[in-house]
Amino acid sequence: MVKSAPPPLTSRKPSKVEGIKENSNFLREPVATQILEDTTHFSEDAIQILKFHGSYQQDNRDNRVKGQEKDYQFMLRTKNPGGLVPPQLYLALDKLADEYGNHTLRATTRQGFQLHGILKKNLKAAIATIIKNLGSTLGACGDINRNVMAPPAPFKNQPEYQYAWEYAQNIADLLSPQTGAYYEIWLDGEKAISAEESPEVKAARVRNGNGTIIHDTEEPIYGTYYMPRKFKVSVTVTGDNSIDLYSQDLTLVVITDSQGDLQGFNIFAGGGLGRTHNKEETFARIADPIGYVNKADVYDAVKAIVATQRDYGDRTDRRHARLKYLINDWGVDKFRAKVEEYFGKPLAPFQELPEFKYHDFLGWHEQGDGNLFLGISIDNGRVKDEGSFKLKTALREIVEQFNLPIRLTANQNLIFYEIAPENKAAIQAILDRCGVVSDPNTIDPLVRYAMACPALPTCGLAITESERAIPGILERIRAVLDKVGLQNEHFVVRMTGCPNGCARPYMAELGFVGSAPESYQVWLGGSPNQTRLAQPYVEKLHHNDIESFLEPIFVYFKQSRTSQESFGDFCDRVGFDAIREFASQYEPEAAVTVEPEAPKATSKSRKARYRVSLHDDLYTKLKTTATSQGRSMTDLVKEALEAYFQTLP
Ligand code: SRM
Ligand code: SF4
Repeated sequence: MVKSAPPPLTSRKPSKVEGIKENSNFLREPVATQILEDTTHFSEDAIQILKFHGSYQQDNRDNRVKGQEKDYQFMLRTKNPGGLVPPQLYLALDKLADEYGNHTLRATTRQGFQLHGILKKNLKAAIATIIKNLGSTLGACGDINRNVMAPPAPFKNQPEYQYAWEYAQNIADLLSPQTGAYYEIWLDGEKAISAEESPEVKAARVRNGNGTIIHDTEEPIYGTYYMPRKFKVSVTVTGDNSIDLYSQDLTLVVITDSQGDLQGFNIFAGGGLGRTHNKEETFARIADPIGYVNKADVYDAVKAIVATQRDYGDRTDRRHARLKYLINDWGVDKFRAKVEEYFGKPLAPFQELPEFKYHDFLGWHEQGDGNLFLGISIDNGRVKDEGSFKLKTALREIVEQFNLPIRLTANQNLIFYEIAPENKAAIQAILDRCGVVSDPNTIDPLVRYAMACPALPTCGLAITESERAIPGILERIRAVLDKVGLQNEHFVVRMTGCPNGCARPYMAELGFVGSAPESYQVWLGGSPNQTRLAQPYVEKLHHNDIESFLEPIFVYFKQSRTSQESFGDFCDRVGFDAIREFASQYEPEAAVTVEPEAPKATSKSRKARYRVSLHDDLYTKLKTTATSQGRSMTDLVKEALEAYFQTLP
């Protein structure tokens, strides 16, 4: 097998993964050998290559027992350009979740599905089933182009949305790995039936740019070493930020003329969110505008950007390997100049764009051709049946009965489309019977716009809880908002169990990023439409302290916001010094505080106060009693506690 030349890099040693890729024979080994072995798990090297096939080796962290083998299991991730899940694939995934998985499906933040809990012995059957049902997991993970995102809305009368779908699919095809490894391993060499690639894409893949192609290898675009790190692309339309465009390595924005005909694309590059706590050299970064390209040249421009990162991205340090670091280190001008070398001509200037808005497309809508679409909220992306809430059953029945395609959203929700109006009532009846809400206005907007990553127990990198913790935390945030008189307020809350940022918390108005067990770094100041990066406000907030932490900030927001100002915009405008100053002076109105008798607080030192949380009903009783007796709540609590302690031995 011909190998491409090693990446032209510095004198520093390439990272270990580069060697694993080199020795893998284009993603074959050691997976091909080890999948045949009767073992529960793969070797370290195989785990790295397995990622390119769309699977992660994990273990159920709830079941870890010292001295015993881990409870090994596998996560499978599908790649669905533009979030498209054909009905046949959905039904196959639903069945796989029950047959081999943990009986749930998880819609991801990049418009894919994940299955969790698959045993090694079932991995091959699971992947083969996905491929045979028009799906793929190839390149869903690994150092390669990941799922290409696009706004999920099926507006048939807005051609720009159709272009976004078309180009998301075509760029996914252009950058899909060409190795035969995937079908050899999972289908014993059988070729999968898949949709025909556009002839333009086929031609573009092998067209020699100025060094964009690596000759005589199985992978003309990637070569032996693939990318230095994951690479993430989205295609959107002007004004639509439903895919978090600033967080991507590369975003194309469809530009049409007044007739709705496609002209070209604005290019953004260099976004990325993953970071590591206490390592300043790692950071979240939003993408920069780079230029504009005519539609005829778009594939060459994409290849030029990919080649720039392929050849100059840092292969020695995986923490510094994403495109965002290359652009940050070089600056946009040097980056653009290098891309233009590969492209063979200058990029045109970036075209002015209207403001981007965030849309979640939930509820029933006209899709512009007489048919309807329906956006369904999935709490943190987890499709499951639980008690009388039967989301998994409802989705399966709808697909079975009406054969509807699905578009997954970037907010872990999904859209059914191509719905004939006469089927609306029957679909609504299934949802009602299964306890699934279809009117988004009945969902608390704090919940509606929130996201959390899976974290524990499946994610090996989780420092603390996320998906399992966020429902309770949102309820508590709602209670604090109610308490300070902000009953109808809402903003974007996102949470992750570690700083990798899978639920994009750094773009939220209030972001929680796991920083220690049960503790979070808190980020404030993102915008409601995710066009501005938030900033870290505190490093470690124990979740027990969420109320006392948020209350002063919310009170300040209530007192000093300008009309209609969102929480994120407010935090960004007033700045963290002002928020800290306000919080340090803040005396909670109705909180129960117990003051120590000594030492006496002086005017200079802040009084030491210890906060105790009470449930609503107890708090109301306490307040009523204190008012009726004309005493302070603090005194009553002190008295009650002293009496209680006297009863102890
Ligand atoms: Fe992610 C690693 C889950 C979107 C940044 N991500 C992981 C792994 C595979 C953990 C691991 O490496 O062992 C997580 C599996 C957890 C589990 O148990 O399922 C995981 N990431 C997810 C998903 C499922 C989160 C979700 O709530 O939906 C998302 C799958 C998307 C998909 O369908 O492809 C997911 N991950 C993201 C995003 C958001 C995005 O892509 O829009 C980011 C931030 C954007 C970015 O890439 O900069 C993201 N994930 C990471 C990183 C940090 C990358 C970096 O540059 O530092 C890691 C760790 C790594 O790569 O080393 C990671
Ligand atoms: Fe795991 Fe961290 Fe990603 Fe959450 S953010 S899924 S904890 S890697």
